[in-house]
Amino acid sequence: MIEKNDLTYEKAVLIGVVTQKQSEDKLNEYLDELEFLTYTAGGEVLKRFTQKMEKPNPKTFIGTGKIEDVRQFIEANNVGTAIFDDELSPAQQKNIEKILNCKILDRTNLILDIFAQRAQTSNSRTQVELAQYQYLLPRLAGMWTHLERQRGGIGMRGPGETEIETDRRIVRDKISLLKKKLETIDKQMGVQRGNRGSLVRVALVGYTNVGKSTLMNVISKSEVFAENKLFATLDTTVRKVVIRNLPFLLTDTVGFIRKLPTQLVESFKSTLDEVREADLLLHIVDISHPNFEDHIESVNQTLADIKSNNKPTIMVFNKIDAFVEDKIEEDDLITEHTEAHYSLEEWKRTWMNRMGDNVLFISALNNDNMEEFRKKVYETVREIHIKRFPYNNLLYPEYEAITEEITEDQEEE
Ligand SMILES: Nc1nc2c(ncn2[C@@H]2O[C@H](COP(=O)(O)OP(=O)(O)OP(=O)(O)O)[C@@H](O)[C@H]2O)c(=O)[nH]1
Ligand SMILES: [Mg+2]
Repeated sequence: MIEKNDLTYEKAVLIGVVTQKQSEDKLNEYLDELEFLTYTAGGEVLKRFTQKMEKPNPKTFIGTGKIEDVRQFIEANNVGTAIFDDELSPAQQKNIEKILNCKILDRTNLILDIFAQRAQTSNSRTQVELAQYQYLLPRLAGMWTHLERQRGGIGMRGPGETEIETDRRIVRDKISLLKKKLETIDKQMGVQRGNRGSLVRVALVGYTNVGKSTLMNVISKSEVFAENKLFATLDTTVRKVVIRNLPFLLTDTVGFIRKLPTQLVESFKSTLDEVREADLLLHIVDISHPNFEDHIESVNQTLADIKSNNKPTIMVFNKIDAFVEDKIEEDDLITEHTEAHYSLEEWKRTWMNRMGDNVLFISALNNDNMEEFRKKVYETVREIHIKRFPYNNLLYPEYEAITEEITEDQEEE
């Protein structure tokens, strides 16, 4: 039913509010991300509407005057979609739809839509479909008026509660069916994971678009799809990687995002199991992104949600080639030296203070510091392996001891 939503919303407007909890700077950051999400889903943002308010209006989210501005703009520019940064209540959705007379989406909806477009395998399709139905269930009443309006009044006297109830039942049945299907898939995947034997498992985790798949391709010589859009990866890829003579399993999986819809986290259980069962996490960060610290926060939050926040973790700061230092001019005595002006060196020091030597700065694109990366991963995986199989110790010597031999081998190839 909602495998792929139609992408007719080329022209869109974004709407967000500045509240006591959410400063103007934060809102702009969030709207930048929302615009990127819109672009990924196939839309183009014509204008952003923002409003300062104590708290969002329970009926129309933004104020009535503001919504009239939006309505006029939408009408004049033939805009098909209004996208809100926050999740709207079913009632708000219904009221706003009535006023604006166009498609209303919120962040969750947009993310679900992108996921639906990206889902390739039966597993991820089922996961997305389940999340979509769970999102839909409390909103059915609102949807119904939508249909009613489209079809016009004749022969469509207001839908009685019974019709909405029937719809609800259909959706609930569908949900339990999908859950059963996922249970079967979960079991199969569990067996598959079990069959992978005793190899150490390493998982790439991180915010969406930070370069996880690119890094996977560099170290495993695989060809995982990577592109400059959000959620390029939905389906998990597992590759056996050998660094020097040490084999381990590397998993590339779905990226995280701020306010990841809970329906998605829940239904992506089998995908996230790869993370949950990993022995080592490589937390990839895009250090060239102005909000990378917020991204780290969101990722840690999601890891905590899936009870994977206490695993051995290496922080990998990627895209150092694109990092731009915002230097303060020497004669500028007013601007305060804050994190916003940190150099790469300062970031390195800051993170080493927090994480010891489990911190790397690389560029997967330019292959910068990849040797250091390989060495660190080798040593950490080796440590985990030896802890598990103490008698296997001799098989995997220190990294340096075998460097030359292997380099020669590689040259021969
Ligand atoms: N400048 C620069 N760009 C990079 C680097 N690594 C990856 N990229 C680019 O960043 C974009 C996203 O890369 P992906 O590998 O798809 O990122 P991902 O983390 O797998 O993203 P999702 O699967 O969407 O979560 C692509 O356009 C890459 O070319 C890097 O070291 N430097
Ligand atoms: Mg990816």
